[in-house]
Amino acid sequence: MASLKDVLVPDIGDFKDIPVIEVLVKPGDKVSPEESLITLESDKATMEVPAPFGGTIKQMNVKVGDKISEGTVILSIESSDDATPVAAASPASEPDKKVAVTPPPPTPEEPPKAASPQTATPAPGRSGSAAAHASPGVRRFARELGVDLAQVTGSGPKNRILKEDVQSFVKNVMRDGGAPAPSAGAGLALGLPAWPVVNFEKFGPIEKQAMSRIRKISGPALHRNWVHIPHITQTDETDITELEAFRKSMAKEAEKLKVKLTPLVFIMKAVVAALKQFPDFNSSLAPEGDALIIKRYYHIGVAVDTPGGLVVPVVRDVDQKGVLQLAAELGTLSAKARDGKLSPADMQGGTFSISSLGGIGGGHFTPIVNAPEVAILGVSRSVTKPVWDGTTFQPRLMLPLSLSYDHRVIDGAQGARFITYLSAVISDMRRALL
Ligand code: CAO
Repeated sequence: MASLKDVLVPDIGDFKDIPVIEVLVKPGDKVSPEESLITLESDKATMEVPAPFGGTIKQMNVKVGDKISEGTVILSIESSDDATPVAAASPASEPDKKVAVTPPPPTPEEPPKAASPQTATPAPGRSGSAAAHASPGVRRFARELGVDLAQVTGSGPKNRILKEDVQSFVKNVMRDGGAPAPSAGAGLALGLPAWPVVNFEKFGPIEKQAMSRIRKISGPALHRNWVHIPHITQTDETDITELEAFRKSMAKEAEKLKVKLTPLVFIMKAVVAALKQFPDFNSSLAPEGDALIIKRYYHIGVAVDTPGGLVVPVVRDVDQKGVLQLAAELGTLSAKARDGKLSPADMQGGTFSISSLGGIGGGHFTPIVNAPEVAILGVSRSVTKPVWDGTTFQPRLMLPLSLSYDHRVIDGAQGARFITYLSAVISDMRRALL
């Protein structure tokens, strides 16, 4: 038999006249025991009042903004005998019985409900989620969905984050395909803990700089590639002593043509020779993931460092061009890139990329594959090193190479074969003619 019971504000310590900041239910709603009904907020703490038993909300006695104290009637619930697991304390047969609500014990991941402030300024190192202005119910809801509240903009009073804000945040993430921000995307996709949000000013002076347009676009793409592609990076060092001698001997000729002949264009030609030998490296995974699309053209993307960030223009048909022509095209493309004048077409159609940091310095690194390509070559600064020739040490100019590839497409053995072959071609470019 159904009975109507009032639910009262429980003993909440010394608090009096506390504003109701959220009403989480309405007449007609079915609630389960322990489900949150309203949220109260004093200047010290935010607390939720849970249902002491299950049933259907019949009448609401409070609304947002009301100030209430212990004993105030919040609402009345009609409960059936079956749906009153706490009936021992509140006999279901007794109509209009008033029941005081006891906040449930805190769960390990949730601070005590009435005792601890949940909206106070976070201690250094606490997560942004913890710092966000939201009720425990909204926090719980966000946690269930893996949403980092630090990423959600609140539309409630004093920028409080409401349940609807979390819902629309999730909708936006789903619509935009994943990762709007460091933590949120990763959290949603991988169930990772929230990104640490630190008040850096507490530790010293800071300066906030807006990210460039390129960085805002390239960042999420790099993140996607890093997360989606199982990378392996295979390194090697190749002897470019002879190649450098040849390049230098060509310097005057190149100058006449007003081009700068750097090691990179030779490496591009050697890469094409290796791609022809190992066509899987010049492929993409079919969208269904069940086939490889092998490309019979050789368009090489070259990472260019610009004041606004990294861009990757594509040099087309590298197999059909000589090093002087490649040097001219690379010069034009990198100047266009640095002036911010690349068109989308300039950056499309690549089949393999090269990231050359040789002009800057540093040793081996781990380049990130540029999807939907399956491999990328990192080139570092050449260094003269003693190399054992079987009898004695010889000074040789050694070029560090770092080949990253998608392990779904390329096995380790193939990766090692590719870099060994590439290394041999760079050391002796005549091999490219074979
Ligand atoms: N070892 C030693 N010296 C090298 C070298 C190497 N591997 N590669 C280039 N150099 C030398 C060049 O010969 C040139 O020397 P001179 O000034 O004496 O002629 C100097 O370094 C500068 O070369 P460069 O950088 O102007 O030309 P490049 O053809 O090597 O590279 C480009 C062109 C556009 C790729 C390059 O300028 C660039 O932007 N590199 C950065 C790419 C990048 O940021 N990658 C990172 C991606 S991941 O974040």
